[in-house]
Amino acid sequence: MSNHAHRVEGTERYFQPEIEKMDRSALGALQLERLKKTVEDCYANIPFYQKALDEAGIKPTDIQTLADLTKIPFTTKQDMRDAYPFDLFAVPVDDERVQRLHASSGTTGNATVCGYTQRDIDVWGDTFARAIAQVGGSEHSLLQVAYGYGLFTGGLGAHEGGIRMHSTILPMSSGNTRRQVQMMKDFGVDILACTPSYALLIADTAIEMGYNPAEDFKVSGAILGAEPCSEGMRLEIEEKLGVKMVDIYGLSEVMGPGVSCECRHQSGLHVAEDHFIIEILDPDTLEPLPDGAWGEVVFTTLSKECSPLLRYRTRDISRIIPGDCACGRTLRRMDRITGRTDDMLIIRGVNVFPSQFQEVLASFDELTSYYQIILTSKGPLDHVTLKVETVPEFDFDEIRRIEGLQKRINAELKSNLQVSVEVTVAEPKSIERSEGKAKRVIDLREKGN
Ligand code: DLL
Repeated sequence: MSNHAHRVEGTERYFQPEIEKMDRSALGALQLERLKKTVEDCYANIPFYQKALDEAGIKPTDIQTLADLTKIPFTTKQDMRDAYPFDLFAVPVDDERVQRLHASSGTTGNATVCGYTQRDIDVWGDTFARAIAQVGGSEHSLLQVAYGYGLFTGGLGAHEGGIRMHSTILPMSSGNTRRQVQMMKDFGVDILACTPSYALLIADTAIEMGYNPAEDFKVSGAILGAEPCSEGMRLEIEEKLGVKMVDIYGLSEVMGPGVSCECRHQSGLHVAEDHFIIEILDPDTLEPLPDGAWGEVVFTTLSKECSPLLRYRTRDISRIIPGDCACGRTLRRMDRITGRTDDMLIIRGVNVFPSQFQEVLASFDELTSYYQIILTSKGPLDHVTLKVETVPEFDFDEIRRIEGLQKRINAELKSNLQVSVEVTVAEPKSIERSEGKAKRVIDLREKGN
């Protein structure tokens, strides 16, 4: 299965050009064939889906066109939790074909568990290998995987990508940052895979250790995802490490990293449409929205054997970017995730996502990319404190400068987001660094609020 040699065309690299640049009508035919098979499998092997389809009055044979997908009911995170641990598996867990389990732990409720056959793992590896090519990597690359290994899909997903690409893999996992830096330098790593927060911490640590990674290190590409990254943060990472960064998206329930990924044009994330159908849903009416409109992202898997999903509601918010990409890929692009339907804050009636704070803060040279939103309750009202951190060059001892900065941040927030929050300016390095996903929102509100 691993004979998909990557190809260099101009400066654009592809891992599976025959798919990535597939004619749209051929891709549609491929999707339909795979969709029919997936619905059949779900109906035959998963009692949950048999019941759901029966209740909706749908038989697998009713799926005759891609548009028929909308007849199928949604699957929610709660459905997956209720199915804990294996009730949504199409292949029994003790079957020899099931090779691995991953699970995502919500902070509340049961974990969602997914199984992978070897084919599922190979498909996953292929989609991540596309990302390696997209950032300029090849079979000659040395790939440093600094996502956590374990039940989290980041580490092993990137690892499988390295295997499919035939790159050399440095399986660091996250943590031990000085060692990450030392090996990155000494071994001549060219591709880094981790979260954006961790990439920034690695860069800052390298600089603290007296290196200038942008000049002195061989690292040239970074495949970063698992959390939102503002344009300002991207530029900071690219500058400090001297890399091109692509944003990679995915979620454990659907597969892991590689569901979509930017190409080097950084203008949206190409969805692996040969393996997933993407829909954007109006969160109020639950009707699919046209290209260009923002809404909740919904995925149907097309080739998963162990844990197929029909119309899974991710709660992530994005849109399909209309038009073609300069890279030549025909796979449609989704926009960067702006937030999740469940992380929206309502501040005195105004809806805001944490990522919107991040965008506003990025315009301040005095601030680092680190910030925290602290929610407390003051009587019946939510109180929001935004904690930001100054760069080391900022003269923190001068109280008037801090007050001035606070005022300007407040004014920007007010004019961009129409919210007023309490801004606290903190000293350099006082906000906790993250080796995985950064914890941006700290909710200290009383229960029942
Ligand atoms: O975060 C899978 C992953 C690993 C993706 C490594 C990319 C790289 P979960 O832990 O299940 O899986 O979290 C999934 O993280 O629903 C989004 O809300 C968020 N997320 C993932 N990628 C991005 C991204 C992995 N590129 C949840 N930008 C998703 C913004 C992201 N948010």
